[in-house]
Amino acid sequence: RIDAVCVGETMAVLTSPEALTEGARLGVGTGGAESNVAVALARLGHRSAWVSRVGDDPFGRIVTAAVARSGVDVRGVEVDPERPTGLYVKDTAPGGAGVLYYRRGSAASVMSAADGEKVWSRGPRLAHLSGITPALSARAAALVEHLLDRRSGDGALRSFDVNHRPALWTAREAAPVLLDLARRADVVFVGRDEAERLWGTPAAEDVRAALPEVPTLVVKDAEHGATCFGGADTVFVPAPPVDVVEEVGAGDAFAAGFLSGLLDGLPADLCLSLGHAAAGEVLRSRGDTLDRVPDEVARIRAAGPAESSS
Ligand code: KDG
Repeated sequence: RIDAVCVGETMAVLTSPEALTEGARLGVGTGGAESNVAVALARLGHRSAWVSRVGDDPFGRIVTAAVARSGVDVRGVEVDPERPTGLYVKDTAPGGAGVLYYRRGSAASVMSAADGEKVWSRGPRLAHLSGITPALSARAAALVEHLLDRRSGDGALRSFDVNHRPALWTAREAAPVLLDLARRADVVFVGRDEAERLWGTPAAEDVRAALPEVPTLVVKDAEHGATCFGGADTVFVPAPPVDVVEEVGAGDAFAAGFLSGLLDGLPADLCLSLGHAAAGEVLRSRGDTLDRVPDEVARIRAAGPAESSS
């Protein structure tokens, strides 16, 4: 049985080590929040799959091969003969343009509720989704709604990372949609500042008050730490200090670390510590994905109940 199926768009990432001017050389990489989670889960020893659509083009082949190489099952990735793979340009040099998307009308933007079967046919213990997908198109939003529907999935846990992307939709547009979707999930990840921007909830406790029904709510407060609200228990674990090289992808690694602990039946404090350990590794690197498992992971797992394994 597969542990986790992650659903969402993955783009080819074009990065420039220098200012993006005429003649700048671009490197080609892979970037997608949900496939980043699938990759990190695979690296952490879980059976993970990625469900998506890519174009019948070199970028689609590059991203699919990259995700597969990390040990992720990519049989649920469909090739669209008519639409291209999305692209994003990372111009993160000082004074650079930041993140630029070229993804409107991409192959993944036409994912729809029909793709839900590719998720449930794997019998996953967990399905991981994010708030990026409902911003892609009405059809893609319908897929997220379908996957969060309790009548499907045979008891699989639904994990939802709020992931508001301001370049896709404004906070005002996204706020009610993302709140409604988060309410239906079993596990929700959200940044404290992200929640404040969306829902006007300044503190982690305010986010909890906005989402009281979520069984496991994780509010991440950047370098300070993260709080897990679950049932009657609230646990805060400070983030270990990290020399940050680049932040992109750290939230995805955090989600994967936390979910890894959850899949192994670890208590919330250790799940949060695994999240911090995985995020720290991505923060220390230029890439968006977890390329190596940091040594702390084994130490954190060893502190858990003896029967947990992965
Ligand atoms: O979380 C990192 C992602 O934001 C990045 O890899 C690209 O999926 C992406 C997106 O839509 O922004």
